[in-house]
Amino acid sequence: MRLTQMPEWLRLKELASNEINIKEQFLLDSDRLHSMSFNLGHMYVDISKNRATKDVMTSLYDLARASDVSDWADRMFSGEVINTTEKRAVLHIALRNVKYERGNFLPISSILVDGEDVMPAICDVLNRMAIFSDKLRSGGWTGATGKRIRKVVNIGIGGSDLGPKMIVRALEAYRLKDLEFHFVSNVDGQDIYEVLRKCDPEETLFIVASKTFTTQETMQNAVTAKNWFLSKMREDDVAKHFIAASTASKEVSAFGIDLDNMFPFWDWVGGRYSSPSAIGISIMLSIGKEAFAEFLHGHHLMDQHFLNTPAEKNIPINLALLGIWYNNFLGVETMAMLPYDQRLERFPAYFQQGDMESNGKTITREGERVDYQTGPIIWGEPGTNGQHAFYQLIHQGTKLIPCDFIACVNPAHPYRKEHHDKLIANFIAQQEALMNGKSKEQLIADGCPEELIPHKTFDGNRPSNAILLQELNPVTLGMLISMYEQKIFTQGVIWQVLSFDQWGVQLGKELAGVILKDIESGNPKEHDPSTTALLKKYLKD
Ligand code: G6Q
Repeated sequence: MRLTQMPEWLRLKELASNEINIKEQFLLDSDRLHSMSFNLGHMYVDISKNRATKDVMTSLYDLARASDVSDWADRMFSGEVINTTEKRAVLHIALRNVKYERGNFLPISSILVDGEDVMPAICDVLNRMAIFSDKLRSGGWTGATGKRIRKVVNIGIGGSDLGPKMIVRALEAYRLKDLEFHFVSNVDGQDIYEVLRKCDPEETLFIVASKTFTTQETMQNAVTAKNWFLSKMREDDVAKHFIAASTASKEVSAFGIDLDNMFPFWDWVGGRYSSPSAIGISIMLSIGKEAFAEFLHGHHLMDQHFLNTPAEKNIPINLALLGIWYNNFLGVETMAMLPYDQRLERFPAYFQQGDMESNGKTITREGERVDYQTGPIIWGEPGTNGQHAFYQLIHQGTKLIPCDFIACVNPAHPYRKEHHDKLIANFIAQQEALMNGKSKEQLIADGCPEELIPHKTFDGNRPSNAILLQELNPVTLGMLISMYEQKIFTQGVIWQVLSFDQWGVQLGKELAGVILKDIESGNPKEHDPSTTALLKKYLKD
């Protein structure tokens, strides 16, 4: 049925015409905090500060049920081909369907694709990664001249960069201090130039991370790295300094990487969902196999919670439904992710891709054009930096911007009193202020000059979610990632779009090729006047 004709949708449309005051909702319902907050492991999620009444929530749950969210989840988890335009199963959940016992990754249960269980191969790769990781971390795997590897450079882009980079940074406290990690993604030579300047080829390991092993940016960076390496070392030394994470063994081999040093994964792992696969080898090298196993375990905990919990108590589903409420019924276009944790600096960028690439679609599963909004614009920066920058608009601007505030009770640094108390005070105060605002009466009581009253008034009633982790560790980070992944999945199901293809990215991969030929020939073909002028300007200078 067309989404906008479903009775549940129409009911929500009706409800959206009522003004909802968040503060008032707490007065009307003494159970609000209890029914709108959740504990899972060491994670606490509070969704009570949203413009949603009990009726709204009930109707949203009805919408989730009518949209068969739980059926679709079953279909994903059982390996059905739900990525229909690419004819693929969607099985990043299988990558974390593993346990770690006596130094081995083992399957928790079987998952079949085309009648074949994918779990043995997943565990085999994880165990191979673990052997390599142990060797490198212990100094048993040396460079070609016998020196210990000190620097690991991950070369990849998009899904083969954003996750590993965000996660290695987030789990800095777990990093083996003998190893330094760098990430090169941009085809802008400045990116690799700055990294190579800091490296000694005898002590550097390059990971070429690319699902397809054809991505222009990654291949150019890999070639530049190899040329730089060969300017000081011999061809035979490459095997000790270049490894690959990919699905494309022919291409990996053609590049000159020994297939023994290739860690494979499969076409049913989407790039933006690939951190728990071989693409996460940099993560394992940084934090070690045991912590990597915990990271997978955290994902699995949330995956299982998502799969087995009714909508009312299901964290990703609740977040997804509120997102739909704002996006489709209250006219909201964007959503901010605000980690009050420096280690999660790259988290908004990571889920900017996760969300916008998955649900930035206008065509339904059935191939029809949607007549409603789909994926929102995701953006954000760590608090408190954001407070001194863009929060003005969130507090007093004309746009409504729902915010996810993310923080940890325990820091990983020793400055709790001096720093962490202040950080968390800001984390809590901002959410409170967004909801409560500041009234004219309060300003008068504070002795505010009359002419400033309109400027200093805050309407409040601005929504936020609070996500509070006991601490940031491999388990809670895994949970956090899976929570947003399953939120995105749920929204995609309700919007009836295909969340696991990315034809827009594919187009981008082709476009530059034509222009590059014009540049290389030095004699561009005629394009539109603006394009031609740009080409001529570049070629003349
Ligand atoms: C992710 C996207 C995209 C992809 C990159 C890199 O879901 O498909 O971001 O990860 O384009 O692709 P390769 O890993 O194939 O180099």
